[in-house]
Amino acid sequence: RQAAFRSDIGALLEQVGTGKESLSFMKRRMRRLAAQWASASRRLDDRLRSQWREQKRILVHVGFLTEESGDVFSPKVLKGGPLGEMVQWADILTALHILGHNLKISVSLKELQGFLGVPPGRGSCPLTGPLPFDLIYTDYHGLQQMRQHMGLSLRKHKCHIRVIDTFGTEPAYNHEDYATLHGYRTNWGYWNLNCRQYMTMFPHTPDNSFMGFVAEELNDTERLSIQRNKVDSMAVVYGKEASMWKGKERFLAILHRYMDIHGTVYYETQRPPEVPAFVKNHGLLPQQELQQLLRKAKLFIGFGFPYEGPAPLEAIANGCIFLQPKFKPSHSSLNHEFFRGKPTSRQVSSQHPYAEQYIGRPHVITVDFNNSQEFESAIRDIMRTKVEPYLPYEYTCEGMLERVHAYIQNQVDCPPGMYDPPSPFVLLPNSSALAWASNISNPPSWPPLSALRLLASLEGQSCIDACQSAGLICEPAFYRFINIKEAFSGLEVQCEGVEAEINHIFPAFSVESSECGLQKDPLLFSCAGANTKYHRLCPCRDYRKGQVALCRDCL
Ligand code: U2F
Repeated sequence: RQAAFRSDIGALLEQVGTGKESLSFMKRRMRRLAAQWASASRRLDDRLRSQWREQKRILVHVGFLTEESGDVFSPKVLKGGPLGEMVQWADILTALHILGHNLKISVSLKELQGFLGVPPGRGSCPLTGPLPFDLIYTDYHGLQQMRQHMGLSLRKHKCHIRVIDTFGTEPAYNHEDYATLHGYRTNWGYWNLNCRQYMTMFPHTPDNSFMGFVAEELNDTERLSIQRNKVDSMAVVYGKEASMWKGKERFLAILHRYMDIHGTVYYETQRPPEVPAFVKNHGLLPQQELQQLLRKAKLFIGFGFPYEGPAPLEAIANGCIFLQPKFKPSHSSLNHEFFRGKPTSRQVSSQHPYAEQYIGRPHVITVDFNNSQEFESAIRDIMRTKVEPYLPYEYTCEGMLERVHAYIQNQVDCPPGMYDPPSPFVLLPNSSALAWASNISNPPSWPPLSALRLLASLEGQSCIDACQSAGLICEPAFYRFINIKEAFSGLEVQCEGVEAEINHIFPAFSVESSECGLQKDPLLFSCAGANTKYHRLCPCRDYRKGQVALCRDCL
């Protein structure tokens, strides 16, 4: 069946259910952004007119909201707890609904069992019939629950699963045996999925798929009124929980010399002691009112936590400049409690690396807060600088719909050999942009092979960085095409011998030992890995400006 774009979210709102503060928050968000989604739906529909879009049967099981996982988030919705995840799930549900798919939503184990046709109360009972869904979106909690209740059949159906995973999962952590043997075993990883099945909140490692969320878009009248009403001396502090303000008195005092400071910190009866008296604290605001506050403010300032949340994008979209601390050294699962146990070694270089790297000046200023001079001069600069509201296309409704559409139609759910070694390929020699006979890839590659550019990384450099420094992005789907000995000769690398190994750095070569290595286990193809002794072979591709998930010919 052809999927037809929807522009009304009434039916979705009915499906979402009631009884939890988190669900009410999500529904309020859906209603608030409904018009924005509807007009994006019409625009994308116009653009994709000629394309056949298959209607998929999709189950969305939001594991972290189930009672069985403890549901620690729902009771904190009105108390300054994390909302980023709910923002994202609300937007995922809306995007899938608007794209016209056949959606079922579950926020409890009972609903999950009902939808999957697993008899309740029988523990680990394998699903006997076919899976009644083409795709299942869930999170790590939900995955755990499916393992418990689907038993062995999970293995058979796992290629239909997509895991919403805020911070991302790198291949070395995802591969159960490898993780266990090489010290990458964490609480969350080791599911042996194809890493593109993990979908992140920001474009972290390209080993995962970037799912994202949306922020508010402005019409011309709103832009004009923002321009008129901006108050150059008004700052809003990023942090809805008092603990995020702890130990920041010094920065607040400096900032206060220049600007009026506003906060949206949750409190019960009294001002939290962490929030100085000179701060105008509005208490936790409904999203809509926070947007209004951001429209007036010139500066949105973060003090280091929360990491990588949605709020800075909302602030920048409403014409604020985001000032944030640079982390030196970077924070990661190796040195910071918050990231400990998360299945990634990603180096977090500031409070919001996406804002730093993908947006940057004049909208985002990242400085060492411990250098008072630098900090102060950043504040002075901000007060003088005029900026326009800005939202990267990938965080608009149309951008998110375009991306999710592309994944659903092109990331083949269960291609033959998804978890198996690749078949042999033909390589035309002496070409740095490798070219292949077009009929070698079955099923056809997505992204299309025409986008592939083969590079060698510098010694010790990851493929993420190698591709990035060439203005490209690492594309894990292409590893299977470059994991061949001809790729070394294509790059004019002299190899003494070529061995295949189980090592997430491979394919790679060492100049010193003239040793070249191919990857033996496709599950370990990794954009993220780096090793000081090796140059890596990197499959890069181009990307669209403002939509890094998609190459030029990807749609
Ligand atoms: C991150 O989650 P957070 O919820 O802490 O992220 P924020 O950027 O603070 O904001 C999430 C939403 O909260 C809204 C705001 C954002 O969309 O509009 N909000 C609000 O409605 N009223 C207010 O007064 C202030 C904000 C991150 F997303 C997660 O991945 C992390 O796990 C979490 C860690 O704590 O931080």
